[in-house]
Amino acid sequence: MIDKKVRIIRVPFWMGSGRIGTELGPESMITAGLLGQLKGIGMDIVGDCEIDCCRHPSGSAGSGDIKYYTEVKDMARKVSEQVVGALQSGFFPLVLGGDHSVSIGSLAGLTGHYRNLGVIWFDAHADLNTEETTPTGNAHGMPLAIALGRARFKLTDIQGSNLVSKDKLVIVGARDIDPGERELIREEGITCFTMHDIDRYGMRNVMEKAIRIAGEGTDGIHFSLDLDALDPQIASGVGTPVPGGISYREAHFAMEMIAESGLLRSADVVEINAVLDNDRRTARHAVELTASLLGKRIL
Ligand code: EXY
Ligand code: MN
Ligand code: MN
Ligand code: MN
Repeated sequence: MIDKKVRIIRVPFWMGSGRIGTELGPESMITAGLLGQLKGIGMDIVGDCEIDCCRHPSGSAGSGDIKYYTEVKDMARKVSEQVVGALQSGFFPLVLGGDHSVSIGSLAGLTGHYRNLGVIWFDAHADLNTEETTPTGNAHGMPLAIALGRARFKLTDIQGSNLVSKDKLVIVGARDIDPGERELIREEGITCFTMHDIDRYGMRNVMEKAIRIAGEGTDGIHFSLDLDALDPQIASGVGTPVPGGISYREAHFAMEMIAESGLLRSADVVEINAVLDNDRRTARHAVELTASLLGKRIL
């Protein structure tokens, strides 16, 4: 079980994904009963803040390599400040996205606090594009390249922080990887358990390895849940769905294993696009999975 005091940090941000809808993500999780679920497992919500981030671009996406770079950097700085504040108060930071670029802020704050952070990244994508390799210029496809120090945009551009070690990063659920990301994964020897690996070895073996890699000899694990890791048949309310994803039970089992490890230090829950989540199932699954991640048990 994690520390009981959870600081919810809502980040209503869409500009890292290039399409509106994820700015409604935090609210959709609250509406889907997040607070009640967390209180139901004994969590004490200590502060529930909303990041004042840009929701309506003043101009175009910009001519740079990263669309809305200024807005992304401003958002990330504010998120990192809130994450550091929560950690310094001894609270568990729970960051609600927003698109996955919000994790640039989470990781900037976390690596400023933990010298040796492990990261488990649940995602259909690798989020390892740099300014040179991105096919879209969308920042939500770049947070891990930034956190590893492989992009020109650095965590230290946000606040004095460290890097995530490539040896302590594990991606789980990937099934849509760009050429530049594939090269980086191979070059750096990054641990990436694709859906093929999950099919071949099973979620239990994958998660045992993931927790060992991200947890052994580290200050603990940051877990980043991109809802597009789930199969779109159970969670279609995401901006970049990819068929053939993680099942409902595989996902819960993985959350329960992370909770049981006792190594969880912080979490992001991102990429719910409420404009696309017509049946609100994606928001509901996000809430249920978060409860499992924070210690909810069937029995
Ligand atoms: N790899 C593609 C890109 O870089 O634009 C798609 C990235 C989707 C990212 C979502 C958050 O996981
Ligand atoms: Mn992602
Ligand atoms: Mn994704
Ligand atoms: Mn997306």
